[in-house]
Amino acid sequence: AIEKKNGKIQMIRFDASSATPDQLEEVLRRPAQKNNDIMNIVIPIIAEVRTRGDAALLDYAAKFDRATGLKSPVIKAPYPPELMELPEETIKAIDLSFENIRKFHAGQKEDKPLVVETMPGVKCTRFVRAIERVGCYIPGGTAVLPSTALMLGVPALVAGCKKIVFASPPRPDGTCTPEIVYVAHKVGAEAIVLAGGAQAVAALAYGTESVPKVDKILGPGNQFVTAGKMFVSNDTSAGVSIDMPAGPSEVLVVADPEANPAFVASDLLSQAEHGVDSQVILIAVDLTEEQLKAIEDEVHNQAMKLPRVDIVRGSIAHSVTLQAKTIEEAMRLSNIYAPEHLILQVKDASKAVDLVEHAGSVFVGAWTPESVGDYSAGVNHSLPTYGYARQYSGVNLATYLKHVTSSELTEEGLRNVGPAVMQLAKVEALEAHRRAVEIRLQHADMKN
Ligand code: HSO
Ligand code: ZN
Repeated sequence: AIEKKNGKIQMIRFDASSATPDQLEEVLRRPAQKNNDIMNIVIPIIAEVRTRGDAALLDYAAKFDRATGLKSPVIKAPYPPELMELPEETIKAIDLSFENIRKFHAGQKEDKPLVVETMPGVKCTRFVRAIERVGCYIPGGTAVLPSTALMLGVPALVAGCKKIVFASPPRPDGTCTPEIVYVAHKVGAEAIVLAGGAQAVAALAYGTESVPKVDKILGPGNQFVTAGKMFVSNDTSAGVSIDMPAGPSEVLVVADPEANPAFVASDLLSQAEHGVDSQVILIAVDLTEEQLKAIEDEVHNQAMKLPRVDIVRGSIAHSVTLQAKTIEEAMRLSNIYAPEHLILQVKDASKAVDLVEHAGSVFVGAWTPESVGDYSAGVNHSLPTYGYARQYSGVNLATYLKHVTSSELTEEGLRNVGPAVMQLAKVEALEAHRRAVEIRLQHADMKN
């Protein structure tokens, strides 16, 4: 292990161009997540919170977060200013990021209901309503993430959710990170639940004496949070939905000979420092041995200067460089992997975007590090991991909305569409359905 600690921090290389499809799938496969053992831990925790409410939350805060002095598991708005005392530069940075995230998500609003007259007199409408009560989970762990509070809270505010509740593990002294309190204040969150893990999820899903029950739970988290979210979203008595399944964070960087090796390395490392289970993939397009080595040296040298070098060592150890010949081949590989973050450091990067099929969020060109999207550009950083970019979108305004449809027919409309309805009702042998049309058409005939 000591030898490993002193060794070069380096990703293994793999020549994608000469690999078979099976081999490619193999190298791009993510480590398996074991969910069953986790469920066995999570289910009793959820049951405890359901039966003992706040008292259970306080016990878990002491047990899992070492916060023994908590009087209440909830801080309610209005938050006292002393709970959000922050350096001026931090306030400015949060305010700027808040504004950009607000703008980008406000831009996603549908300005008017959709109205389509499918036949004369048959008007179909679709309109939007906000999910009333949302719970935003902000992880604790090895890094404090107030940026996640922004990414989950700001779209809820823009969407018009009536009740926003935050949950985040307490610090050992029983307080909440002031940055998170400040964001809660800015987005109008009415309460912050000082709980983490499955216990936080359970409190949001079912409510306790002091935690308001919500309709949807959002946010990343460790395996316990994820398992908790899966459990409550499958429990019809909870009546709660979730944003998406979450796994370890990932980045895939596509670099060609025009890419700056130092930039490429810095992007790989900013994802690698998240956790030992983070996945980092480099697709090297047509790079010479010298160019590839330049990136590898940068990865090692920059990594050695990072405070979180030990975490980086862990994640880089299971990360890979794929060598490809063309940008088309690189994008094919990227689409197989379906990365959470895709960084394009190639010539005509914006043209390569056309080849993206599956990715959470794309960072285009040399001047766009992933960090800008993690914090301040305006795009959301809560994104599908583990290949779920194939079927899920990242958190966006629609995550907080639902659509209601309506139909409105005139007498003429019912004459136009009624016969088809009656025929299909007959096929399904649902006579009451058929008669609901017939009775009206007969009535109309008599009146005329
Ligand atoms: N890259 C992370 C988000 C984050 N980065 C928060 C820094 N803070 C997962 O998308
Ligand atoms: Zn990040």
